Amino acid sequence: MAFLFQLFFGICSFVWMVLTQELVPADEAGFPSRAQNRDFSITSSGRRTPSSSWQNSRLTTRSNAKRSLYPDYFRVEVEIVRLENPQGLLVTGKHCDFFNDCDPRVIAYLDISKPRSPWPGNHPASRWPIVFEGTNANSPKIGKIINQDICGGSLSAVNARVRVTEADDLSGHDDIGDFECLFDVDPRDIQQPDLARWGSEKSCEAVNIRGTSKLFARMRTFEIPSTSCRAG
Ligand SMILES: [Ca+2]
Ligand SMILES: [Ca+2]
Repeated sequence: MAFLFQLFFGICSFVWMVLTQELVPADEAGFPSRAQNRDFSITSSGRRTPSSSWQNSRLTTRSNAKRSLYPDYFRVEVEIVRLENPQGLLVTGKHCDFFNDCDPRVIAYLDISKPRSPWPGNHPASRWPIVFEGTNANSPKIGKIINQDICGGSLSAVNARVRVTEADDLSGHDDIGDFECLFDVDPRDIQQPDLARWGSEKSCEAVNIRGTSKLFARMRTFEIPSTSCRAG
């Protein structure tokens, strides 16, 4: 009798196991549900692939290091940090706006081809992109970065050429200041991207000496993989 009871109990547990295995739900995308799917969410947080492929290409660069002592592929970034124009004046000495503060518009381009040539260099300012627009701000924090890639070769200096105008549809765009932010580039200072620190902030040179406003910028250079280098 006891044997029959044990047999019956055994069959029941077997049937129960089969049923519960079959009935584990699959989610809508067809993935196995929860228990098995947990592995997916763990791997998705480990986004280390770009950095390891970066290291591989870096190693390749290094293995050709006899050809060149310093990185051939690097990015130059200049941050246009801030404008200082506490009295809200144009280069003419007049106020930007009669009733309130200036509305500065900043256009800029990073000259790496002829950084030491006279203002405005080879590219007319009319083609420079707008990098910042402020409203009623005489001395705005700008914090905009312009950059260029060097894809094989070297560089001794860069010049962030910057024009700040009063954005005013009625009177045209009056000049607040034209600036040249010239930085020497030392190949020994080209950093690895994860360590790329900014150099110290400097006051750019005003092209029009009558102006009273000041512009501040800083620069950094760091190595990039040849595959992500964008020349031009
Ligand atoms: Ca204004
Ligand atoms: Ca205005």
